Amino acid sequence: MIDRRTLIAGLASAGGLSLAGCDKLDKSPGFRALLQSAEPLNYHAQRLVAGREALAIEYPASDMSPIFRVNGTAMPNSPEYAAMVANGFADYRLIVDGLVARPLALSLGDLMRFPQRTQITRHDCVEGWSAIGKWQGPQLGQILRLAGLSNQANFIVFHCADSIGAAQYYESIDLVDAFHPQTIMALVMNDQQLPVGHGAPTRLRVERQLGYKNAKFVMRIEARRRIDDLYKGMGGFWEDNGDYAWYAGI
Ligand SMILES: Nc1nc2c(c(=O)[nH]1)N[C@H]1C(S)=C(S)[C@@H](COP(=O)(O)O)O[C@H]1N2
Ligand SMILES: [Mo]
Repeated sequence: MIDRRTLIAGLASAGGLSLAGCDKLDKSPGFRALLQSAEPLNYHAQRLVAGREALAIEYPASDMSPIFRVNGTAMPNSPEYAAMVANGFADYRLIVDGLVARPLALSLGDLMRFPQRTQITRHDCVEGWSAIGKWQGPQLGQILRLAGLSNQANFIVFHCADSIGAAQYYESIDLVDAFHPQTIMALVMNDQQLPVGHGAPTRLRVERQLGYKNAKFVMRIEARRRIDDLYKGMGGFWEDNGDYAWYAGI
């Protein structure tokens, strides 16, 4: 996985600073000057990384919205999905594949056995509405660690059960968002099993991103090196339509 030190080391070397051979170099005044001049770079790199890693605001239960609307697909229209609803998702398996050492097929019971994170956050839809809700589920990072994410992977793609028009709904995020502590596969919403309208049996909560990145009805999580060779190449359903940007950070 990509952690803070790897990122900062990468940014530092991109700025021309190599840590190799520093024993000899640190005596040279030229190298000292270089180190000093690199300091603002590291400062800005830290700020940049800290910005991406910062937590979204979490709210007290008293702030939860009385109504959290269902937006976009309310229920995928395939017979396969209807059959899963009919037997309470007993046969549902969340597929985790692509650039992983150990592909997984996780039942709802498997997902419930991961340590659960609960968070009360605000969902912001680009259409101009927001709602505060309570979400519970395993951190995506824990699932990816169990699967043994390859160091060749740069993106995590979420394949959904619904299609809008002829196009399958999908979304993708980078590894900073994938391993963000508040990025979870939600199984529970407002203390109840995730309702169909909100993405049953599991939906992504990626709290530093706008509403449309929060993929509902997730059937498969795929780790990929690139996303420009998938569907229309823009990394998501709305992105492919030319409506919204891939990076929707808030
Ligand atoms: N699979 C899927 N995920 C989706 C959508 C959708 O239509 N299909 N709509 C997106 C949009 S635009 C928003 S605002 C939220 C709505 O989530 P909600 O129905 O829980 O309010 O889901 C997002 N994820
Ligand atoms: Mo949205």
